[in-house]
Amino acid sequence: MANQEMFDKLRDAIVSQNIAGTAELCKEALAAGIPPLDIITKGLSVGMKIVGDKFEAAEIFLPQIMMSGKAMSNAMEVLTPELEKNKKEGEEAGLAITFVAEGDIHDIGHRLVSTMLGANGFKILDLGVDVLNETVVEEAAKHKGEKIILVGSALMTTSMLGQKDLMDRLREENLRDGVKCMFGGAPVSKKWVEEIGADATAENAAEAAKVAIEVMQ
Ligand code: HCB
Repeated sequence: MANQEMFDKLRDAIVSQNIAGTAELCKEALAAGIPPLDIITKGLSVGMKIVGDKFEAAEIFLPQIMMSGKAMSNAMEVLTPELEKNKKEGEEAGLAITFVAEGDIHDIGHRLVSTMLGANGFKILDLGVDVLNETVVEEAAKHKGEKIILVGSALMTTSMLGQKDLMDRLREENLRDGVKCMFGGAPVSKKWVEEIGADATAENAAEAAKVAIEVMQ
């Protein structure tokens, strides 16, 4: 089967909420030699984007997105060990404190970004989802003096607003100069990142790893 045909099948499996079938297709794609990152970016994520658009257009409802989300999570269980296999050994790039903003439980992209950073030499401190800014500031303070990058995700316009408050708190606590800050997720733009005085953003997990390495230099 041609790669594009496989990507279309993966996309359709997510859109049709095929919970068991998506993971099986991922195994087939891996066996066919397709790199795990391509399976995600060219297949599964395309499906997730369609699901989001259909939800916004009220063509589908929450139970359907939940099932597509479950299909994606199952697929990630198959793909994450494969992504980790490419882990680059050598000098540590730094400590990445990863988290999803307060009020936000969307963790698929966050986990993918954390995995890619880990595979690219970062030590990962994953704070999980719905994380208070206070907690992020506390962790940044605990690791003061180390080479740190804060990596925050927000998938909703509402939770994204909390990133400004986080930047303000870091400045108030005199921690801003010692940490790099990268934010991402669908509503996060370069303009927003500049406006709040953070260092970087990235469109996807592979770019996040590249950008994180660059800003840590
Ligand atoms: Co959810 N949801 N959802 N949702 N959801 C979105 C995010 C909407 C955009 C859908 C829409 O309306 N078009 C929308 C937000 C609108 C807005 O505010 N602009 C929305 C809404 C409204 C909601 C609820 C409020 C719905 C409700 O209850 N009425 C609710 C909120 C719950 C909450 O958080 N409190 C909700 C719930 C859900 C679930 C639980 C059903 C499910 C999440 C399951 C889970 O994560 N375990 C879900 C899902 C799956 C989505 C969509 C369909 C897909 C998100 C996803 O996983 N994408 C999403 C639509 C969309 O995003 N277009 C929709 C795939 C991953 C791989 O991409 O963008 O997350 P990603 O991450 C990328 C990229 O952004 C970047 O790299 C990642 C990997 O390549 N990146 C970073 C991410 N973080 C980064 C950090 C960095 O520093 C750098 C790069």
